[in-house]
Amino acid sequence: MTNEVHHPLTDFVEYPLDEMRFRAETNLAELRRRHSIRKFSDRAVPREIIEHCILTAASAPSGANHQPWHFVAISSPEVKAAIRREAEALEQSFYAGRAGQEWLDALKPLGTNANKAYLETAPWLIAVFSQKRGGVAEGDDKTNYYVHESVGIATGFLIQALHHAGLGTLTHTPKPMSFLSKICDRDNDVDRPYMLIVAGYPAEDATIPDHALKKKTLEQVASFI
Ligand code: IYR
Repeated sequence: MTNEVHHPLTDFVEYPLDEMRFRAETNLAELRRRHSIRKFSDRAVPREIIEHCILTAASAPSGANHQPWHFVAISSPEVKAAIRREAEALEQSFYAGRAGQEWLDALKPLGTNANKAYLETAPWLIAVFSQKRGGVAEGDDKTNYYVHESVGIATGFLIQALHHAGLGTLTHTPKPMSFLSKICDRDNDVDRPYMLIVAGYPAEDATIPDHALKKKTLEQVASFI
């Protein structure tokens, strides 16, 4: 027995097979053009674009529909500078040895280092937070479910939305990330930093490492049984 209200599914769109094929192919082509970039232009991006992309992320499926996430969109130069300062301090010790040799070797083809100028140059940083507790309604304090899965999907939606809108993106995960709660003025017991997404136009001389083009084949990533 259910006392939940259900609605008919009126917004599902079915496409003829040819169109379905076309849509699947063009979506693949569009996402294959998404590359993590580390050199951003300082050109402004209107806030309303970021708002739409965050709402796209927030449309993601989540455990019991609790939507266990919070997004802090940062364009303030002072806040970006503070994030850069903290992140670079962490990255310096990471690259100086905290990462361990195997990890540093894995990063070599990417050419990354402790300099994170893009954290100040890019017009937007979006800090994604996950919430262990919450619920659907404002002020709820219930257990959230599948928090990492849910926030991971939402972050994927966010990256896809930003790319689809025509922006360059980078995922950034300094370790530990707790400084983000403080800088973003979030209660670290409620909002756990999950990932930082850098968004903006690529710089004219932005590059991607050869490594980035080496995507696994269908045979490597999938089995059909
Ligand atoms: N957070 C560091 C290191 C880093 C780690 C991985 I795994 C990457 O794919 C890229 C970078 C940094 O941002 O440099």
